Amino acid sequence: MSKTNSSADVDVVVVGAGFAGLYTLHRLRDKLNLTTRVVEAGSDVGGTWFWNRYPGARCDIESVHYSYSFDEDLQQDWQWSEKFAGQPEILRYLEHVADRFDLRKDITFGTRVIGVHWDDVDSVWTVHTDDGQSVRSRYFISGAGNLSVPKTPEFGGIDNFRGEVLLTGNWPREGADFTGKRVAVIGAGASGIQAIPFIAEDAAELVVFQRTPNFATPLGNGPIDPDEVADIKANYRAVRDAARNHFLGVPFDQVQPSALAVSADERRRTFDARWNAGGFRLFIDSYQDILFDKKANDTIADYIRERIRERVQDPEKAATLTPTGYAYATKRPPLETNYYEAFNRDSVSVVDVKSTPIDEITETGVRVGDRTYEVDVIVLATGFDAMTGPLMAMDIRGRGGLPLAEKWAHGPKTYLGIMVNEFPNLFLITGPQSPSVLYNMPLAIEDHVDFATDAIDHLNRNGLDVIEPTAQAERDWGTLTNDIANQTLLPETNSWYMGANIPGKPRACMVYLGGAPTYRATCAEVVEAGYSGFALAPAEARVASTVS
Ligand code: N01
Repeated sequence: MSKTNSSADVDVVVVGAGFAGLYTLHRLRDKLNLTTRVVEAGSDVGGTWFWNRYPGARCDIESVHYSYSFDEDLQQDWQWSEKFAGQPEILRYLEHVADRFDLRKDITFGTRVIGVHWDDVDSVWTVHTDDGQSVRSRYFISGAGNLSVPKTPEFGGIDNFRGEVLLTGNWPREGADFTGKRVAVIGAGASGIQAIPFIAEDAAELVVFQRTPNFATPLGNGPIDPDEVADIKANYRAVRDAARNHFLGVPFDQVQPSALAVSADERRRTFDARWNAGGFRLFIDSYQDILFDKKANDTIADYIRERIRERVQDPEKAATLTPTGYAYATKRPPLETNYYEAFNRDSVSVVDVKSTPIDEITETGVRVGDRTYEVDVIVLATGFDAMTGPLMAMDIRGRGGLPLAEKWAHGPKTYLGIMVNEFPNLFLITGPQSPSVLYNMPLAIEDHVDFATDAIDHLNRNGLDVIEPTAQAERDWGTLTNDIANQTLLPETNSWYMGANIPGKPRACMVYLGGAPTYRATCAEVVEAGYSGFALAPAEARVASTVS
């Protein structure tokens, strides 16, 4: 154990036991020999995959890529059964990782972090938890996730409802039975789109309350091909390198420069091929300019609209389900299996709640204007206070007691999306202004955990205690992040990428849109230059005692 700063109880407190927290603990404890305490609100490991147990929940990057790369034996041993694993299988994988590396013994489950306060004198964090305990640590690492705090919907009355209310992001462990029931699903984002086909199979009646139709495209799931897996496993290192060298962190290599530089026929062939191949190929492996050029975007948006209309038999339902008025992929593109076909059942209807919003939940159902839809169950698939929400929820206070909520009153400010000026020794795994949600998450997480743990190791090796980005570096990073975002079509759309799904939340791009390779190169340069943009120092108390 290395505790340069003796006023701390442990070297590091980590919040969260999902993909981020588990790998962080392994790195800190088993590779760097640092005392580490992980605090997790859930009763077991899994993070996102612990909470999001709704029917149909599954990853939408192929599991051979959406998995840890840090341990060669792990990636060789683990066998995925489907191309895109479902939530139960991903959870089993994370439980396996916890067992394999003996991680649970250093995780406090069923406990929430409610305060994280910096002590300027001792240069330590005091981390308060909802069981009344507190622990002092040299470093605090947030693996609290990007999509873990459910959004509070704009409409009221949920507590009055006499039936059952279910939240996709906090689904009951025992599951839910919709057989013969009248069900309302509110929200048609990625979660709703995955759940609706399953709920439609069992429910007597399903009413989907949709505010903004999405450009959902086929996932293309199926059993995993053993030959393909054997090939990948024989070359896993190269496959992971290729993934890390790709904008989205997947080893796709068919992207072409411009949708506008080819004939309509050729474009159609490309879109068809990517549509049939499934997953994110249509989005990220077709044409490079679709996120940047509205005309290029129109070509793919029109293509998807046409495909939706082919699949939905009732022209009125098809019109309601067809997105208009915003560019494809400026909201996070959902991937689907039998989503549009679910609306071909007579028992499934869709209500447009953009023109007439939901007024309230009554004792018996959902009231929209003068009509109440009477239901037995309401499923809230209304999304999350994304990216900043999980951090704000922990009452983080930096130098001089500065609340993070105050620092970020006008939107997130970070350096590299991983650290914040005035909040020393706080690392945000896949924080706002990093590629995060637009970079294959397990790899994005590994990169950030490696950066954070390497930085801590660097301090320890050099007799230092404190790392903090400079105000200038933070300003420059904010400018760069916004400049890149402004070159894309994203800022024009109301999405959680822009903080626009939460009333009153400042509008700011939450994601670094320069892509994983550029971001990784920047981080490597920063480290290479001796942590440029960061101030590294001994603890204040140690400086004072040396001087006196
Ligand atoms: O949340 P969302 P989500 N009245 O914010 C609607 C990841 N994910 O949980 O678009 C009526 O996307 C809202 O309408 P609008 C993925 O990154 C991944 O579905 O704001 N409707 C929208 O339709 C994803 O992006 C997977 O107009 C209201 C929906 O609720 C992220 O999680 C699977 C409303 C919310 O959609 C979030 O997805 C699932 C209101 N008052 C999720 N308020 C994978 O496959 C909100 N809505 C890996």
